Amino acid sequence: MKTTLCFATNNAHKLEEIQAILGGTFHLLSLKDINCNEELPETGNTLEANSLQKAQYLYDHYQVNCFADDSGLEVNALNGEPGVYSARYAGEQRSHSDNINFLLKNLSGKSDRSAQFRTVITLIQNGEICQFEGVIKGQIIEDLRGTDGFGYDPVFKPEGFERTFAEMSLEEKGKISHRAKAFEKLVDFLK
Ligand code: ITT
Repeated sequence: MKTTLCFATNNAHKLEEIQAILGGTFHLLSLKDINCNEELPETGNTLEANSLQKAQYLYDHYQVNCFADDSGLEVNALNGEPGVYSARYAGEQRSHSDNINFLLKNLSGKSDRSAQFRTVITLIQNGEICQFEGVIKGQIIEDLRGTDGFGYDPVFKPEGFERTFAEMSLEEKGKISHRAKAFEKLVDFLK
């Protein structure tokens, strides 16, 4: 028998990718598949709280076993900012380039440029809650490099690499990213 799980996303690509890894024993549903058209609440102050809030909302309102993810960039010299506010760091327009410019301005003159991307996934199955974390450490460089990826990728250089995330192919980034590591843990748990 197949186990059905809802993934709190409408990103068909993300869903397909995880479905492919999980194989035939799991059947993943998107938000659209369960007729969830509203924005999921994300009002927490941490990645843990936000991913839990999204998953709990689905579990309570749609009675489905499900998982939700949340990610952010955490910069040490900025006390972990922008963290949970990464998408709207420079304002509600949620512009990736505005966010990068604001980050570089806030870091100007600081010698510690260390940072990490972090993903937290919350899984709820029959009321039981489990969380999975993925982290990639690196440095925020001073100028933008590369055109691939999204968000802060042009200024994030992962540890052990000379290139930024935006200078890597999707495949290469997908092997080492925070998101990949968290999903790997989820898949290991589910299998
Ligand atoms: P959804 O919640 O709809 O999936 P989102 O853009 O909010 O979209 P995330 O929660 O995964 O996506 O990430 C929040 C923000 O953190 C994102 O908008 C970026 O600014 C930043 N971020 C997360 N992962 C990133 C990555 O791999 N590369 C660059 N920036 C990233």
